[in-house]
Parts: sequence; C-alpha cells; structure tokens
Amino acid sequence: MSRRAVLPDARRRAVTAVLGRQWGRPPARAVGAAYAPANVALVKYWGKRDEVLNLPNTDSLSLSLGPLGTWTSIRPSDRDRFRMNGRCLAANDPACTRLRAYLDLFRGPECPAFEVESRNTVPTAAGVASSASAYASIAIALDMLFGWRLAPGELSVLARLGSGSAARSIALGFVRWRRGRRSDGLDSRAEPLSATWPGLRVGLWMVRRGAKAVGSREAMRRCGRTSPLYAAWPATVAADLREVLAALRARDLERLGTAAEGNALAMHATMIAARPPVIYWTGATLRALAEVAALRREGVAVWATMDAGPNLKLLFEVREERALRERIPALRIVDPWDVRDAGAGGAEMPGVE
Ligand code: 2P0
Repeated sequence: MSRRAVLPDARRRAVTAVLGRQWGRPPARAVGAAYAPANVALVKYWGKRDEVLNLPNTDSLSLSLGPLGTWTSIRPSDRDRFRMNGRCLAANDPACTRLRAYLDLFRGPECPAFEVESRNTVPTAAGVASSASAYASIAIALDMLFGWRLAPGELSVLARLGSGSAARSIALGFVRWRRGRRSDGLDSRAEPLSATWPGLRVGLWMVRRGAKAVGSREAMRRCGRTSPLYAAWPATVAADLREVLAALRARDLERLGTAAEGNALAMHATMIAARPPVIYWTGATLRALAEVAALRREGVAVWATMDAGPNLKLLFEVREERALRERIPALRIVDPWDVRDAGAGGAEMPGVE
C-alpha cells in the first residue's frame, strides 16, 4: 500500500484515539442501533480547510428533517456485510468503499468486521443527501455497540469523519456546526440551538431525478480552488449566520427565508463561476425559483433553499400548506419536529425522549 493511501486514515485514527480512550476493547453489546435525521442547511457548508477530516472553512446552520433520515444497526461480524434499504451493497459500490474505510477506524481483535444494515426513511430520489443521516446514525450506533458513551459533541466529531454534513445530523431541530480552529478538528463540532419553531415546515420540491454529473465533494473542491467568487464566501456566511440567528430569535420567517435563500444562491454563484463551472440548475430549477418568487408576490410567505443539485427545499409556515399543495401538487411537506415515524431508533437520538 502506498504511503499516500495510509496517511489519511492515520490522521482520522488519531482523532478517534483522542475521543475514545477505550478503542480496541470488545463490543459492549451484540448490536448498536440508532436513527438520525437528514438536515437541510439554512447557512451552507461549502468548502473545506481539511479534506481528510472534513473540516469546513466556515460555520454552518441547519434544520433537521425529523422523520426523514436513516436508521442503522451494526453488529460485529467475521466479514463486512452492508445492506442498504434491504439490498446488499456490491463490494465495488463507492458507498461501500467509503463505509469500509470509515469502519477501519473502529476494528479490533474482537471485532474485525461489521454487519451494517441501513434503512433510509428519505426516499432515495427525494433530493435530500443521505450521507448526513447515514454517518450520524452509524456514529451513534457504534457508540451504543461499543458502550463508549460519547457526549453529543464528540458524536458530532465522529460523524463528521464520515461526512461533513453528518456533524449536524446528531441532533434534532436547529443545529449550528462551528468551524473550529484546531488542526485535529476536535473543536469542529455541531450543537443544537435552543430555538424551536413548531409551525415551520420544509417542502421538498423535486424538479429533476437522477444522478448528478459532479458530486458535492468535487464541486466544493473545485470552487475553493478555482472560483473567483469563493473569496467572498466566508463573509457571506458570517452575515447570513447573523441574520438567521436573529430571525430564529424573533421567529421572523421573512428574515429567515431571505437569508437562507440568498445564502443558497450565493453558494450556487460560486459554483457557476468555478472553472470548469458546476451548474446544477436546469430550466425546471429556474422555473421553480420564479414560481416561488411569484407566490411571494401573491402574499404566500415561502422561500427556497437548494443544495448541490437542481431541486428546491421550500421554507414556510403551516398556514401556507394548503396554498402550496394546490400550486405545487408534487411538493412533499416535512414537519421537522415530527419523529413519530422515525422508527424505534428515535429513542437513541440525543435529546429525544
Ligand atoms: C450543506 N452540502 O451544508 C452543503 C450545502 C451540499 C450543499 O454538506 O465531503 O456530503 O461528505 O463532507 O457533507 C454536502 O456535502 O460533503 C453538503 P462531505 P457533504 O448541507
């Protein structure tokens, strides 16, 4: 194995060694099982200061998607077996390679391999990233399997080593992921905010299905290295973060929506200016954005955010549900605070009774 192949895991392993003082000990129980929600960023994570440890250039702030997420169970095994949504993952599947490398961090003599079963409650084609809820649920399930009893902030660090946005999926509601300053990233962790907003809803508006041409990892990297607009991104995030925090304190949807929508569009602007450009938008995306603006002109309080893809996530309050269902029949409406359908794993979520 080349030196280059070994080094990244050595750095991730150093982090797990600091976190858990008992790695390599046998599992504490036969199975660890947990649920974690997906999340939608209102202020986006876009660009890394460290690609191995998934350390971001800026803070970000998200809202978890309650019943949409991933339920994972993990058992010790003699060889790795990964099932996702009831199907065995092929050994050469990129998701399998990534998971195997992550689990390498936790193998020991008594636990050389793992049987992992994951079920997404997010429809695979819902335009919601599943790596966030997948790695958060895996981190929580491993904590339960090994009996580490890590604090939520430590679980966030562990989840981040699998996928950056997973750092935010270890809690429900509004979550802020702090960039941190340390090179080992131990201070780059997410924590739930005390703000709640029971009437707030998220609408998933799929305008196009199918795999994207450029993955978000590559898109982020390309923006950081080549986009002339990326230099302005950290200041944009700082201003939008202040706005969103103030909006949450005041429960001011217009302020929240304006900041979140502007932040998403600014992120896409950095992509469009990258060389070569990353353009996730289609004609349908632009028509949908125009429809959101038209709805606002008609007095419907709704704003859009978008991630690394062509689809929209709408932000609105429950009183607008009827108008939006009428105008956008395909809209899938999510109550971020409803975890009743999340499965028994909901009981494993920190902060969930
Ligand atoms: C976010 N996205 O804040 C941003 C907005 C996409 C657009 O986090 O490489 O899958 O695993 O750290 O977390 C998608 O990136 O990337 C993402 P990795 P991740 O939600």
